[in-house]
Amino acid sequence: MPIKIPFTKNKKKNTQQSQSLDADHIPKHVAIIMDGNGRWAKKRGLPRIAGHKEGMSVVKKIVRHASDVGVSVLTLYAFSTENWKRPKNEVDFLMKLPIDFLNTYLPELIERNVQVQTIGDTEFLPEHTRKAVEEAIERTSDNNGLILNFALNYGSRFEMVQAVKQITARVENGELSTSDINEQLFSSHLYTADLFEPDLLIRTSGEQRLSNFLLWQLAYAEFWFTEVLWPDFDEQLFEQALHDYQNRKRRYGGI
Ligand code: V07
Repeated sequence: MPIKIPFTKNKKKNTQQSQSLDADHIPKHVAIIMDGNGRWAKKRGLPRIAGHKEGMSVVKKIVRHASDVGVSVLTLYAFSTENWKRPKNEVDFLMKLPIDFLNTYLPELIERNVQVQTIGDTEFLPEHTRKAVEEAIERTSDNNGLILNFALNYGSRFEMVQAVKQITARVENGELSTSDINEQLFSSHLYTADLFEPDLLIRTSGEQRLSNFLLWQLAYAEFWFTEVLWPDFDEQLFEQALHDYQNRKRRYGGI
């Protein structure tokens, strides 16, 4: 177990930092790779699924906080196309998390005016998972607060390949000509067509790579990494990321 005293100190420091957040320059779209759940569990001699469960509670905290500080879109990498390769019991457990999360938290999301969306190939999720997520999307579709965007069965290369296929089909049927193809048209064929591009990417647990997440969309984003494992991530660290984002913008964004 980590020593708790320095954390109390940090908490105070970070509370002060939170007061210095510039409300006019909150990143509109924050994307997070919530890594380190398995490692968190292993460190405690618990099964990996215990880490995922704990990670889910952190999602709730960060959603509340993001909506409080005025973030417009929060995209969370919940399940990648690669995650199917994990042991069956782990995949089965992960597929229950959206249901569990929505059972306990959908009323609060509605209360908070949050709109649930997804990116990824959700067609191939188990029926019960897909149903629960679709119901949440439906029941929050009139909300106009934070967009809580879950990447579920998401892979960026797959997303881009399907965009190319859709565009090609439109060229073949004469709806478009090759000269119509530009960055904007390409973007409009991605799952994220209706969202702003992320301003800030957060990845926990010390890994510093994209792992097939939003490769096109992150072209201009600031990247922020922490060694902290996702189940240990909290509001203070989220504030820290926003604070560092604002400082970078101040330093490099002057011209
Ligand atoms: C998942 C918890 C967070 C850490 C990373 C992996 C495990 C929330 C959801 C979720 C998804 C859709 C939805 C509502 C909630 C979720 C999966 C994994 C697959 F509409 N957390 N979480 N989905 N983890």
